[in-house]
Amino acid sequence: MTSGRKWWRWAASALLPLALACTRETGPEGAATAGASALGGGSSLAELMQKRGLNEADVVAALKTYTPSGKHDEYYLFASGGHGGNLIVIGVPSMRILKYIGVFTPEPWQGYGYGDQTMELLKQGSRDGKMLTWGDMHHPALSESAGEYDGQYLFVNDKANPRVAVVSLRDFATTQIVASELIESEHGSTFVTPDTDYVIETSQYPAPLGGRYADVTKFNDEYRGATIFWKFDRARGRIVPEESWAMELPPYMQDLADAGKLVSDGYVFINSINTERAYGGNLEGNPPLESGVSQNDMDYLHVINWKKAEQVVKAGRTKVIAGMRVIALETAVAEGLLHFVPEPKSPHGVDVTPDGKDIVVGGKLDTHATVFSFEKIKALIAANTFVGKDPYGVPILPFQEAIRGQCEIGLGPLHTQFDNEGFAYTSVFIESKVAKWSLKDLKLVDKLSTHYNIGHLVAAEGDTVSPDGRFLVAMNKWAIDRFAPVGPLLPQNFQLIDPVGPKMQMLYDAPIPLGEPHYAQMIKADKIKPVEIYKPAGMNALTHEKDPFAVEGGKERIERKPDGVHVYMTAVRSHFTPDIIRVKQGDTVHLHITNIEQAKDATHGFTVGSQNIHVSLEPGKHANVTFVADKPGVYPMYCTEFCSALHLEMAGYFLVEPK
Ligand code: CUK
Ligand code: CUA
Repeated sequence: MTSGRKWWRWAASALLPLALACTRETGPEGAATAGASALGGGSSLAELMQKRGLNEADVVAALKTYTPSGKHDEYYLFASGGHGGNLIVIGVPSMRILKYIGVFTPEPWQGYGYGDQTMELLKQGSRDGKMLTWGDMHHPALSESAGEYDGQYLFVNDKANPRVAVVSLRDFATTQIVASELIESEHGSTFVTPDTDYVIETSQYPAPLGGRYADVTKFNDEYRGATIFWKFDRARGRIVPEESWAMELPPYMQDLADAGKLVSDGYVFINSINTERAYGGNLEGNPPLESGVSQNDMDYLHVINWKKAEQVVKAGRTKVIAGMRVIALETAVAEGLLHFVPEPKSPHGVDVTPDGKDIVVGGKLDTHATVFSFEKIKALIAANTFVGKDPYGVPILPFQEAIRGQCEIGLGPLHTQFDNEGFAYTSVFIESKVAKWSLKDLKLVDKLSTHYNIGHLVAAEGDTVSPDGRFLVAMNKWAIDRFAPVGPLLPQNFQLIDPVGPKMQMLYDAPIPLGEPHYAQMIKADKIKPVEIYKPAGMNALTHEKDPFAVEGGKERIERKPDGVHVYMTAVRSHFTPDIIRVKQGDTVHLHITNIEQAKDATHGFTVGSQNIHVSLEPGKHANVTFVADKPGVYPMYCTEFCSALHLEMAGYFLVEPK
């Protein structure tokens, strides 16, 4: 995307002197006005810079992010909301927050979790029959076609309660949550194969598979990891659990994962830590888990041939655990589906280069980024060149023969992203820096300080086969002194970086006050074409089909049926029809509400006081709400979006007559 880079250079070299020249001409007037108010209108650029203590680099940074009113951003950043459980959509380069998307956690503004459809969705995500209203979201993954983001879907994971959700980018809404009871926690999730055949979810903390009980002292024999290949049906926009399968793994802590692409398509690479198989017990005479897991110099990069594994599944060589077809560890070994390559001490990130040829691993307790060569790994496997086996019989390849080399990065390298010029960008946690290095000769090029404790970083189209080489966002865990204090719980800090050129430049700090976003993906904005209204009116936002209870204007009614009172309502500026609803104490009430508007942004909300009910009715959307009117009384109902001059009048009464 050289045009973008040209713009930046132009902005830096041309616009600034131009602006300064303009201010010189209008200087005296500006000075007069500026005297009146510190930063007020009419101040000249030079004076503003002086008054605000900005230097030329600051102004260049500002010009690279500033996005005038009405102008759209060039990229969407989809950031996980961490333990907030919901997604955050941010425009880049402005870093303006565009939307939160309810996923694992109720999102009241969107009525997410307060009406029938979205309640049903949250219930889909139940585990062991328990409905969960929060999640620990780590890694959003955009759907891909031939290794490029295609702008259709987004997948996200829940580390705490192993689940995967599907978000439709037609309307930026969650449409499905799947939960397997095979595993008890996860982390290497979600990652997609290059055509989104599969969405990968890998366990983190080993446990007996399928929710069985076994004491932790039986760790080596009874505890296991597993990686799930969720089958995605693109045409239906749904994960198909019946067509999904998994592979049993040794009881190490499997960590991040990445799918091969181009030459390495058909493979998945998963990091692991705790090949020591420590399980804690610091009150029981064992070392604490943190020291137990860091004894070995090497852990194992798991190399999985998923295309071959798929054939093994098709041949029926699986066992069923918790309803999921699972390739047993012995089968995976016997069929040559799983190999290990040693990787330096406590690795974290594993990232496949855009050409698919190399796999970059960051070792938390190692100072290098290690670059594994897929070609070498493949040749070693083909020649059965193994240095040994792990206790479960998994063949181990020789480390030195499997790598192309290492780049000295600094203290605590974690995750790596790529640009279009052969550079890699690795987050360096302990040093709080981004390291830029050359993939060709594995030489460090530049380092830039971040604030503070950078975790992931994300580059524009950075996980695709053709990254854009534009913006970079550092996702920092600690903010410390960056923002006005807000008490002990601080926001996270996203820092926008211009990665182009010999020196990276810090452009902007954006506080993120919703959970801890671990990872994000950044997609070119013109790849996403969301609907503006639901058409035809009466659409169920989950199924994207007309809801069976959709209501047409003029057909509003109240019907008493054996299962309760059905109220067929419409919403249109500025009234609900009907606006008086009478029920008897104890009645089950089914509200069916269609927003029959077809004008952009004509959203209504609906609530009935004291019933914990709220739905968002975007233009054309239909919502169903079921509740029991158990307390007699008079409950005002009203529209919760300031939709028109008569918004306050968009109200009515819900009357519950005593028995
Ligand atoms: S992450 Cu999940 S612990 Cu580095 Cu991908 Cu933050
Ligand atoms: Cu409709 Cu306010």
